Amino acid sequence: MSSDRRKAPETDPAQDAPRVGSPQHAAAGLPAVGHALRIGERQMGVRRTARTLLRVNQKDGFDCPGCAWPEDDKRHAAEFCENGAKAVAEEATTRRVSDGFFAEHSVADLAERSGYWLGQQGRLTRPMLLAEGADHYEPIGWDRALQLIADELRALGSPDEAVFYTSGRTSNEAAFLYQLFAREFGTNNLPDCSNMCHESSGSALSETIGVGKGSVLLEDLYQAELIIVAGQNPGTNHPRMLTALEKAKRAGARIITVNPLPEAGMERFRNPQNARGLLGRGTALTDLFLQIRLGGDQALFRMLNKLVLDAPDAVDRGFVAEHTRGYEEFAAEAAGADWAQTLRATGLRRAEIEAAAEMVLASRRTVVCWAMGLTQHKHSVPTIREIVNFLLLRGDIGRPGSGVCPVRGHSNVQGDRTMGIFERPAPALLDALQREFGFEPPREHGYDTVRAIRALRDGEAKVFLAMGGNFVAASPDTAVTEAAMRRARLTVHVSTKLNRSHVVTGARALILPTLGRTERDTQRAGDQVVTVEDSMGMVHASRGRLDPASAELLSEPAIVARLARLVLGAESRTPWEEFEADYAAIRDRIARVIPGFEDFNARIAVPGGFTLPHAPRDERRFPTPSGKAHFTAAGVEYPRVPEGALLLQTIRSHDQYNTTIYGLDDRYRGIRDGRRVVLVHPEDAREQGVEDGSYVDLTSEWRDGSTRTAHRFRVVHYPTARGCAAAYYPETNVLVPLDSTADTSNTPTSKSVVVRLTPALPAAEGQ
Ligand SMILES: Nc1nc2c(c(=O)[nH]1)N[C@H]1C(S)=C(S)[C@@H](COP(=O)(O)OP(=O)(O)OC[C@H]3O[C@@H](n4cnc5c(=O)[nH]c(N)nc54)[C@H](O)[C@@H]3O)O[C@H]1N2
Ligand SMILES: Nc1nc2c(c(=O)[nH]1)N[C@H]1C(S)=C(S)[C@@H](COP(=O)(O)OP(=O)(O)OC[C@H]3O[C@@H](n4cnc5c(=O)[nH]c(N)nc54)[C@H](O)[C@@H]3O)O[C@H]1N2
Ligand SMILES: [Mo]
Repeated sequence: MSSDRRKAPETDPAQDAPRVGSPQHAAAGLPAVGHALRIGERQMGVRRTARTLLRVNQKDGFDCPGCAWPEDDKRHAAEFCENGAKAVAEEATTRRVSDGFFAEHSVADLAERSGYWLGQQGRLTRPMLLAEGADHYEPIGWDRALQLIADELRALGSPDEAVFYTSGRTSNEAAFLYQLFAREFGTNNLPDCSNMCHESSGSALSETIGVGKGSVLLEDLYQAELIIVAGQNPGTNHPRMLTALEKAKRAGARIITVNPLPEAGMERFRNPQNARGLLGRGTALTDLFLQIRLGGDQALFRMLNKLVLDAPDAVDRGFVAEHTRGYEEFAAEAAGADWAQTLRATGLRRAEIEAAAEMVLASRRTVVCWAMGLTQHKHSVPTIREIVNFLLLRGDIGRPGSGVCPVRGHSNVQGDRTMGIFERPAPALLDALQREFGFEPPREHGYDTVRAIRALRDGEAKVFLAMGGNFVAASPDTAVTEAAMRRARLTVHVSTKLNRSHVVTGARALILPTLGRTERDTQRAGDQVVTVEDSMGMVHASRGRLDPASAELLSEPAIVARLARLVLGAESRTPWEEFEADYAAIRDRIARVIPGFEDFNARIAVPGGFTLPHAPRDERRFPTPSGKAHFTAAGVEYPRVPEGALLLQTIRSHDQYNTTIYGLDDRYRGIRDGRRVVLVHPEDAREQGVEDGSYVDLTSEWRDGSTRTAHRFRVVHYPTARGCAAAYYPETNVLVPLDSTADTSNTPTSKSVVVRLTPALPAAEGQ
């Protein structure tokens, strides 16, 4: 291929000219393979595409930087999926942000560009400083850049004026060093993307079963008789999960899908790894589709629980008596479940829920999988607790073929938490750090993502550091978040690609370019491996093989280690230099601090790695304060939408990875060449007086009377549940009020935003 094809677009493509076809009813197949190869070729040429994709998720290769779905033990030569391939191409691209780029484009100019365009410029190659009052970023050496951060940190009135954000691609080694550095510096201000993601799952699970992680392994899915997939779109976001669901189906499992949208991947899967899938019709996955209203899931599971309680001998009495508490209160509450309320909350018909209950009662082994559709509502924590009730009733936790399966997003978001990236650390972790490293860790809880934004807004936090991610674009309430960032004295991003967070800055800003997963990481002791933990608690090594995007990149562990030495000085007894030279030395310490990592270095030498212990799964032991799994009894909640308004969910298209936009198509939903679309049921559109193809502004309403508007979205008639609408994130983050968060977990309510649609101003006057 000519290198021209691989050059980034010079102008920013218009983003508001979507073309709309029909939604598809099957995912993957040959078109997915073709699409993946095309994107690969565009970013990195044919040879590099082939070489790189063959290394994804192989036992001696690198962990896919896409999602956190685990690898099966029997791997295919090409263990990749379309969207994994895009994630790899995005990182392994041969495009580079050139030396002249920042001289040519002022920060004000870059702030006008779309996130798509910024990302398409390619990999960042050298550290850049935006000096106070300057219009342009300028190159800066590593030593000076790190010294500048150290000076700012040391000048703070208190360590709690600094915020240390993490996105979920960071390796275990880098994450461990990062939290160690923040805590030795003196703060627990360690917000992460999980605060916006599966925090509700962690909150609900740790409280009820004693472990904030899922309790199933791939093997359990294959043994399950019933799998419920609620609030998740695996065809786009976890494509390899479809392979597992197909395998489970072939072993006899039935599948219930709970979703306001009919997602193609859950309808039919055409496995690109076999001829049946490539050329044939593929496998139908969903046996029963419950097209629920946004936020209706707690009511649904409550009613299923009542139906289980009412059925003869359906409750696993032995399990309940031996392993749980709170059953009586819960059963009394569930007995009151009311059909009228259930149907209102769910938008389902009674017969559909009864059909689901029959499938539940017929199953001896049930797994419930979920993702953002359940975690980003005001009542997400009680919803997930209700799912725990549901599984506990039938003894479906801690036996093969059953359990809870929150499907994580970022490839190492779960591992980052295990390593201590958490603003509310357990005392046991702090005690272990104190023992091992001989300093007094801070005990007060730190800021999560939403609280960090408030602290920046209110001038209480002054320095913001990010280990990856795109905080400004991923966070809610864009205008508020951007204004908050601009108040900081210094914003620092350790990044692979250019994004919005680099151009909405504090008084000074630094971009610190780093190695990605696909790249060779050579330190004093030789080539390094890092480790990651997948969604099912499997830990394994990841080794990059490509030449680094530039000779000036430092690895994430190296950046943290060097910065820590400058900030902490001689007082620190932590061997930062040794950590940078040899990551095995970091793993030796992880082994002594984090439970489950004994003999860490030896065990990652085994291909495939090892599985972390999970007491409920492994031994039906529930490490809650009472030693039992907890039933919970809460009232049913569901979103109330005022007359004339719709409930909007903000979702991912098929061509994006969170705030990284790969392209402007959402193939399975039939959308092309644009992202500013709002999917609305034809009846609702009629009631709202808006036609298919017309343009509307979306205005959200918040309880304090404030409103927020996102301009010019093309209305798309779409078969979503009634009263519900959908549009892509991050364009719609501007609509999510900072204070609209889930109870207990404080996660922004990105899946329930009350909006009104009004005809858009003509393009010139709009945005
Ligand atoms: N290619 C790709 N892969 C990714 C990502 C990506 O952006 N691109 N992101 C990664 C990350 S960080 C994450 S967290 C995951 C996200 O994975 P998902 O959670 O699958 O992502 P979303 O697009 O947010 O989709 C939410 C799904 O839940 C449904 N839903 C919304 N609200 C409700 C509700 O109230 N009830 C029910 N039952 N369903 C509901 C929506 O219709 C949609 O199908 O994917 C990860 N993998
Ligand atoms: N409205 C709405 N908002 C949401 C969501 C939603 O569904 N709706 N979803 C939420 C969820 S689930 C999540 S997880 C967050 C995501 O929030 P983040 O994790 O903060 O955002 P990403 O878009 O994944 O971050 C992409 C950036 O990470 C950097 N990067 C990529 N790879 C690496 C690497 O290996 N190392 C380093 N240092 N940097 C790297 C690149 O510079 C890239 O631009 O967004 C949340 N926000
Ligand atoms: Mo996520």
